Amino acid sequence: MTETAYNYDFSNLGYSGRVQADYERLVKELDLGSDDGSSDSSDAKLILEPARIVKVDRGFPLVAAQSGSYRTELSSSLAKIARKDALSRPAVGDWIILSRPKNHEFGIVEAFLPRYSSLKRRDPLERKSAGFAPAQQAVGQIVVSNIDLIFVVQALSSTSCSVNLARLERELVLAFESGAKPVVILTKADLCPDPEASIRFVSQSSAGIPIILESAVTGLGVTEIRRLIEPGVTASLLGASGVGKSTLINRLLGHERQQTKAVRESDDRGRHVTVARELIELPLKDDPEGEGSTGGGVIIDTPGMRSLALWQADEGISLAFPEIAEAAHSCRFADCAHNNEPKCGVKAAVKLGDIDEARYLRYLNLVKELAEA
Ligand SMILES: Nc1nc2c(ncn2[C@@H]2O[C@H](COP(=O)(O)OP(=O)(O)OP(=O)(O)O)[C@@H](O)[C@H]2O)c(=O)[nH]1
Ligand SMILES: [Mg+2]
Ligand SMILES: [Zn+2]
Repeated sequence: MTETAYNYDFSNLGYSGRVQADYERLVKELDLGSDDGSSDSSDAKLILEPARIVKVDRGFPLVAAQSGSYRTELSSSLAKIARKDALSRPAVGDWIILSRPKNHEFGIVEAFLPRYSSLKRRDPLERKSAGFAPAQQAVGQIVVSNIDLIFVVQALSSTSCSVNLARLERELVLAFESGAKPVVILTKADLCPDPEASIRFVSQSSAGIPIILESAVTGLGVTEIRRLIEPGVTASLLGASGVGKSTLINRLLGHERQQTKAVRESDDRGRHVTVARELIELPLKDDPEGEGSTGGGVIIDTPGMRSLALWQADEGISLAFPEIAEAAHSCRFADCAHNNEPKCGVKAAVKLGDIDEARYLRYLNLVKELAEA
């Protein structure tokens, strides 16, 4: 039953005091560990242990526990809930209560521990059935959960020092909304004639968060990124297909674990090389540029997602557009949409040139999309 493709070391997976406390509380609450007192009965108490979902692909979710790695299915009560509620489905990063019934091919997910952060998007396919107003038919989907850091990845190129700011802002809204700490990574810095100009360009839209220049070719930025992924930290990557997420992971690891593929210039068909969401351990290494070590945490590779529609992202929008949130304090109406209302502080700031007009228009688009979800 143990899956040996990758042997996860449970002690590297971020099982913290907080997660342990949740685990112990939930085992008690759900009464999972109790037995009926008959010492020799074959249906004596379940053997339970904490585990983390490390891979979600087309198969059954793979989890890693102290005793090994197992493919799992949901308990019948969880399966029933999951059929109706997309947010109750397994996501990479989830902490769970695992049981391993004898003579059963799979482990069983008995319960999910509460998620302390999660990256969510609007489900591109699923909608609630008729009977709901159109604006209430959207369904959320958890992309990854229990993450501490989220790297928003954009690729630089030889032809321009710019990136698509609308895409970046959308990703930042989702990243802020997740509850994890966002950091921007600009990959392929080796291709770009003026990386510093790219940083200046991107900082218009990056809400003051750190921006790291990276190149898998020269190694620029790799140690800096490794330093952030300390023991106990779960990092994740968010970025379009082809920006170099898996290449970066290989570079962080120092070997080619993840499959990567060149981008076709003509179109982006045939991309989407990574198909599974997968948690990867990053071994500790000596810091080549300083004292101490780097790495020791885990990082989640995800496929570049074609659709990144917003879902319940009010908080993410105000964090990703701090200057707009700030100017909104001087709007006359507390519920001002900064559109056509009189005495709008945001529109006044745009007029004065304190807020960039193009950015303001992109902001309105995101807010509109959220309202129409
Ligand atoms: N020049 C240069 N090329 C890079 C760099 N990083 C990645 N690439 C190339 O970009 C292409 C795409 O990289 P991947 O790592 O497969 O991209 P991905 O983001 O994982 O893509 P998906 O898995 O489809 O989401 C590959 O051909 C890489 O060799 C870099 O720093 N410099
Ligand atoms: Mg990939
Ligand atoms: Zn306003």
